[in-house]
Amino acid sequence: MNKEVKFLQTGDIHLETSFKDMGFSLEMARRRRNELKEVFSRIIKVAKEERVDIILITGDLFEHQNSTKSLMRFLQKKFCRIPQIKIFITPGNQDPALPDSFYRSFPWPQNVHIFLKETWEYVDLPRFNLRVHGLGWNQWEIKRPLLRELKIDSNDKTNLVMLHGDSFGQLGESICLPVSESDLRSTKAEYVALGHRHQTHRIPGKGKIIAHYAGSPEPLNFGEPGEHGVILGTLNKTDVHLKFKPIAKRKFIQNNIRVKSNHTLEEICNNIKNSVDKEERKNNIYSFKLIGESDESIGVNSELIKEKLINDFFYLEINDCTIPDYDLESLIRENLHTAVGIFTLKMKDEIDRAKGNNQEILKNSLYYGLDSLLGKEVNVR
Ligand SMILES: [Mn+2]
Repeated sequence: MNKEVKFLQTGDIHLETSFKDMGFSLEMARRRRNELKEVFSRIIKVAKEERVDIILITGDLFEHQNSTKSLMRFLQKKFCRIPQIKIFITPGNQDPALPDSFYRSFPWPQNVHIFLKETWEYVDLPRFNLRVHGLGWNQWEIKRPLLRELKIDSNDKTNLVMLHGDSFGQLGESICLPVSESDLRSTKAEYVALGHRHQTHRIPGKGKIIAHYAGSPEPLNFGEPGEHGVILGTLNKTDVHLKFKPIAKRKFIQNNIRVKSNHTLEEICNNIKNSVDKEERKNNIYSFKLIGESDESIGVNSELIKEKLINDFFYLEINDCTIPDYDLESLIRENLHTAVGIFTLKMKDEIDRAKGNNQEILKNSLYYGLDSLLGKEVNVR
């Protein structure tokens, strides 16, 4: 029998996250939390429409410290709507199955299986000739590469592994359950569904994909650009087919805007506005970095720019990284025997001698120094 199983893979949804590291207002954070729930509802809908047999949730479904009974009731309601679909959950580093976790105490519906132990266990689904292996985090840090401890005996079943782990960097460095690409390639499983990395990412094996991070279905910050969604897949002993399905409500987008020292505030605002399509403006979450040169006497008022544009965008941030257009030659000439002149002359010599990155650092030091010596506000660029 070579029956294939149809699955939906997701994870890293971080329901009810606080967004405390974002510059969001309380209102915006609340709004985004609601949107995360909307996206979760959409995932359940997609699973139903696509008639998947199982859903794989590879950790960080929510965050332990922000988990509430009302969130659990929300999840329960959603899971109860799809009794024909079996749901597997492997708790991750943000929602570990600690002694007081809702994963342990909440009355989850029949169709939900949570891998609560930090050692490998499996569930057989004979209908698909499938064995689902998984383990759940029980603590905040795991340094051991636990995938190596998974033993798959030679059987004729299709073996699917679920794991919340970190394929970044060198083994031995990560405290988030390190998993190396070579460990993934030497596993006897037919497919490894990974969670933890928030950007979708595939790991090819011998002639096929062996492992895949679904990524967060809705991006959470500016470190998560591009498309976000879920993975729809079919799997049997010989084949795995995966399709990425975009599902996110919004995108995080960072743009550079070049400023010249003769630009007025209105011109800068228009350039920012016109750099993005109107519909996109109203949907996505933007961060604009102002680069180039600004008038040294007035600078760029990023707060005011933001204020003027706030109604044109769903959300925007302005970061002023412009350099004041100091006329260094005349500063030196006109201040020969004062700190301003001597400092500028010495720094200019250093800058001319320096290379690459060092030159940038020295330039910034010169501008910060001048801002300070000339009695201006010193803003970190
Ligand atoms: Mn995560």
